[in-house]
Amino acid sequence: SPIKEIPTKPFEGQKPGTSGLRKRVKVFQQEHYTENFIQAIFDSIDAKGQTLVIGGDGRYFSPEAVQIIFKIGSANGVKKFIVGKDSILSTPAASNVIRKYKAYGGILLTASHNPGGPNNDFGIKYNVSNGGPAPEGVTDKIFEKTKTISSYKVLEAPPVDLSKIGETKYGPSEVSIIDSVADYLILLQEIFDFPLIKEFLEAHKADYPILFDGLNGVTGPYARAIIVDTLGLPESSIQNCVPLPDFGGGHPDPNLTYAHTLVDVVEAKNIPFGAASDGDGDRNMIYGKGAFVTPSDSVAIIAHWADVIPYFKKGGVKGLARSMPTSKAIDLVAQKKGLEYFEVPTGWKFFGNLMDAGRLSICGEESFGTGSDHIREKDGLWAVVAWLNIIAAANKKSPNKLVGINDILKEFYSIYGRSFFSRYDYEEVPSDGANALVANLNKAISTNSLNNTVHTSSNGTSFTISGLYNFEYKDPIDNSVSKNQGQVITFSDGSRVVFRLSGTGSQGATVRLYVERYVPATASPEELAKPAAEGLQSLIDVALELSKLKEYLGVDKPTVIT
Ligand code: VG1
Ligand code: CO
Repeated sequence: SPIKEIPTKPFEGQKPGTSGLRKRVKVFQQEHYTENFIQAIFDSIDAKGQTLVIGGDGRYFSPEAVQIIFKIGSANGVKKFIVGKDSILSTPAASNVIRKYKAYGGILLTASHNPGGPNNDFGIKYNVSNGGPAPEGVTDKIFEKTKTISSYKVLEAPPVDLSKIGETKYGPSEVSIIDSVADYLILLQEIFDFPLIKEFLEAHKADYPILFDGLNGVTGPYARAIIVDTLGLPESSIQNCVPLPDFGGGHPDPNLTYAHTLVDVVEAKNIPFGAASDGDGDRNMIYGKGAFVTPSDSVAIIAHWADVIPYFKKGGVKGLARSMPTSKAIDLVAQKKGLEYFEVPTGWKFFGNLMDAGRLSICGEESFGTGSDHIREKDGLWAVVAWLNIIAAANKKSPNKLVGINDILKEFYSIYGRSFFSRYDYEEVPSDGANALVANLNKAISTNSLNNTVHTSSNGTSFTISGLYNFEYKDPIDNSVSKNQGQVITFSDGSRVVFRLSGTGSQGATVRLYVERYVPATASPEELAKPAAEGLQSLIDVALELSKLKEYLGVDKPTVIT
């Protein structure tokens, strides 16, 4: 079939953010908009004669976008496409498929936890051959190409039916439609002690039921394969596990605000272990009756317990890492175990080089992202099964008393102390106000005006500022530098406050305020067991006051607290 060259003009703002280009569906539906961005990807890579994976969470506009990728990809010389059935591949599953089949890269159609449907969000993300999100060097190049694009290439062939597994053709290109779940299930079975988990959950069907909520995102079929088909648990162990193009109208984000379908059932039915994942399957929340695990604690606890997980027992733990705003709980585990540890900017792409270099095994972000070097994306169901593996192992050690989430937390705090952590999100605020807030902090950084000043909260607790800086990261592997990654304020008692602008929103600006206060293991058990909101209130007061956040943003309360 002949290749056509279609004239086009650049669109403004096709800049990939923390995790790809995310905009309203209506924006992607504009004539040439999606085509331009896809062509810009091909102009930035050399995919001629290569294999490319297409994945996605199945959200609204995915079927159209896949056919556009066939047209433009084939015209740009892609030899073979590997696509999940019905264009479904969770983000972690896609990362695995890229690695397993040694593909050149992959295009992921997702806006993660952002709502979907005709009036909500769509997204396109490019991943490289290690299975991870493209590094900034590549995304910068894509953005540059979108600014000067004048035409794109298409190869017109009949659309591919994605509902049948098997091999087919698109013009001269091969198309392999694969089972969305099979490879991922094999991967997890190689990592975790499924027989141990199964034995524990079978023996405790009555007193330790579990519940996974897919929030109508992509993880449904994966969760069914793991929890019902492999672990043999009843249907009642999973809910909202059919992926829907609009996620049933919900906001598929696993946190206490948006995953209320999980929280409600866990509370009503006294379920000791519950979990949820986001739209594209890379986030997770662990939540049981009366027990919430912050993501910062979750990754630290997985690292602490790593040797009960066969993958780490066999391969060892090479190093640990977290994104900058994530609490320092995992640092303490690294120090105790004598492991190397890293602090990288927000976004999973920054972990990839360290993993490829064999220096990082387990890492996480405070934003409900947890994972390891088994792939190069964060992995929601991996974290859920990791927790089940840990709980099964802990119970094996304690045959006479049922060990639950809170026991694991309590023990962890008694060894390492506790990092109280919370994040306030101010979503879709005016960009001007958000920029002014950041400019004001930057001014305080350059003039040292806040250093050593004392700030007292409404309840009378005083905090002295010991440092103020704009976080910058130099990748130890390729020496690339990422600047302006967030304003950090440290206090003399070890507490920390971070301000950051989100890079995943599709409208206005989103300001994130992260607060962390450390209480050592020597504190009283009551102090260590306090609700996070209580442990942090005075620090939050001070952070809001000294940044004048409410004045700059013109809002009184955050939209989401996690
Ligand atoms: C947010 C999170 C960040 C995460 C990113 C992608 O980015 O804070 O930790 O890596 O989302 O996750 P930002 O720039 O909005 O703070 V996902 O599951 O949306 O791909
Ligand atoms: Co996600």
